Amino acid sequence: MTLEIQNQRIVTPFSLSIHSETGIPDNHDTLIERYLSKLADIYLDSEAAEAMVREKGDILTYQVFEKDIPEVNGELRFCSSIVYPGKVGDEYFMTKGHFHSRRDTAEIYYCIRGEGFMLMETEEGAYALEAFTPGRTVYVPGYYAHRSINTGTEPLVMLPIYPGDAGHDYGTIEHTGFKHLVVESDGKPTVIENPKYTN
Ligand code: PAN
Ligand code: ZN
Repeated sequence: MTLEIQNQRIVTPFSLSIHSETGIPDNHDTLIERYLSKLADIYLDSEAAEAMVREKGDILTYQVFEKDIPEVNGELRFCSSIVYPGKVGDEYFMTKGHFHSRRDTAEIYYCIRGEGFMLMETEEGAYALEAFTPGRTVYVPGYYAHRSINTGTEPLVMLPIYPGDAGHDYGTIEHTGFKHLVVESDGKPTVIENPKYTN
């Protein structure tokens, strides 16, 4: 719902609840569902991803429940982002990851449930990894591509909040990949260089 104030169309006040176990909000406008069959290419072993889909059927790896908040300066968009547990080979289930189209826009992720990491990389080669545990909050500065990774055994539920006009640039990461990957090694999450990374 919107309302006009001083010639500006703004969102009217509202609230919602995000279920602390499932991460599903009691109110949303749009649901994005990402299935492994469409995401095989983001994994190092994309053939293993395709084989999993052939053998087990398609797998829902993450969901994003969004409110339709105008994509304009001044508004804040937010969602419930849920990455399900699982692995392709040794690589944990994760989001596609993106830069913001407006590179200078930052984002905050509040972790509600689960365990994992936020992988952050700039086009200039800066890199950071921050852990997600319930209650932990990650600040993603502008200019950093960001991807959330579930290294646990339960859903990783996060509340991302970002400027309305940030926009999403998926194309750059689709082309280059991230420089780093988080994989399981000796039973522990471990960062390795991505052999498929192209600059
Ligand atoms: C988040 C992400 C969400 C899903 O709302 O969009 O976690 O990740 P991908 O967009 O990479 O598929 C966000 O970072 N918004 O800017
Ligand atoms: Zn973002």
